Amino acid sequence: MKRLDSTQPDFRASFTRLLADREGDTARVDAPVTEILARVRADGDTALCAYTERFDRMAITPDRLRVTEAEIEAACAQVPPDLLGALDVAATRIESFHRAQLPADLRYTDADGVELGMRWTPLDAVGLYVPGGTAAYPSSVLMNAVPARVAGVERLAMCVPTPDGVLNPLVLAAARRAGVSEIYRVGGAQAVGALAYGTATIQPVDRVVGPGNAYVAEAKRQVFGRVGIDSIAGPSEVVVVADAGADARIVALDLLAQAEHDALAQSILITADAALADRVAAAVEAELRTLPRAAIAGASWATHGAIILVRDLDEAASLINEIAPEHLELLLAEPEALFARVRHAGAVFLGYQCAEAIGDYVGGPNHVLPTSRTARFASGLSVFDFLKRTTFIGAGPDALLRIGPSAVALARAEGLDAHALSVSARLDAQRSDTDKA
Ligand code: HSO
Ligand code: ZN
Repeated sequence: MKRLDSTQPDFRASFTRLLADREGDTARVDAPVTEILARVRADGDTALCAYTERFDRMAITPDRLRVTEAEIEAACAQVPPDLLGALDVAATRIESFHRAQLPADLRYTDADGVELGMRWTPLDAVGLYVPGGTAAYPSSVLMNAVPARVAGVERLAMCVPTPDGVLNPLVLAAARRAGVSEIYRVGGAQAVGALAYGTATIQPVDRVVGPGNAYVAEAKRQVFGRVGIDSIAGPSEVVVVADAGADARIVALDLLAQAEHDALAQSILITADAALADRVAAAVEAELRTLPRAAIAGASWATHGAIILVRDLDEAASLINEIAPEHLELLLAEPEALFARVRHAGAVFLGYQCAEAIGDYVGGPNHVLPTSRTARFASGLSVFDFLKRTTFIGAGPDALLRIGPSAVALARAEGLDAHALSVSARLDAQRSDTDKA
């Protein structure tokens, strides 16, 4: 862990290094992904089965690609009832928050008498990628699928790799609770290819969302344009701002909750209280002695973790906006004043009691959030990712007479005569009608 002190002369340099130090090499997988996508496009289901056999060590025929209702039923029956209950609490809360996001259509007549508007329509079909093995988070299935259903998406196709044929029951239970309509046992770049191009078994979708490894991320990049994609997530981050009223062990656990995701995750504490900084540093070490994922969390904390000592919360505000963290916790007696000054953060957690993990599971807002400082220009997943807008214009005779001549003038200036005539012919007809009357 690095300790930074804003009163020290080298602070700026250390702070810049802290933000840059995770921009490590990402594996170059563009060539193999291009090949996989081309094969899926050319050979469809045959390619999917061949790749599944190679990568997931599972011989499979096209008729087995889709997970059956009976299999989903059987998997859900294995999930303990209390866990199904927890899944339901999470899904219900995510659903109601996303329902509150639904935008209203726009329709009005302006001062020139022109009728204008904008109508929202859900996408027809969405593909949801879910990683396999230990990277499969049932909570992420809810966070991706529930907003799509709330937006009104009819068809939600999910692809999940099943290494050695093993299905994750909780992932299937989450998919069922969220209203996923089809589930396929196929993963990797080939799954993204199937969702984008379609095969005999998997009909193509309009947008592919969900997290995945480097191959999946690259495949999403390559199919973008043919289909929409969500943002490509980097390793998770949290900035915790704490005052003297915060409990050092709680602060330490919040930092470690982010660190245990990934050795590349970044947890940063910002405080004006030097004594709290010391207590938190000690508490992190103490917790790492017993935490099951200490190897990952410890590596993240050692390499990318930091405690930044600031003079006051004013200074904290400008550092937060520079970092633009994915998650921001304000463990403060009065968080509102600082919150008002936060311009760049994916999600903010207000007050001593609000653990970031509440937001990961049951808060309601989405946990798919902008990482790697992209909160400067991007937002978390929402119903807007599953809706699109159609604008419309309605102009009657009076409105046409008012605004038409300007269109004619601009069309002539652009040298587009058919454009100009299409409007002026209407204007002429209109004027002669008026003359006759
Ligand atoms: N903190 C992660 C989401 C997550 N946490 C899923 C637990 N499960 C990225 O926002
Ligand atoms: Zn998390």
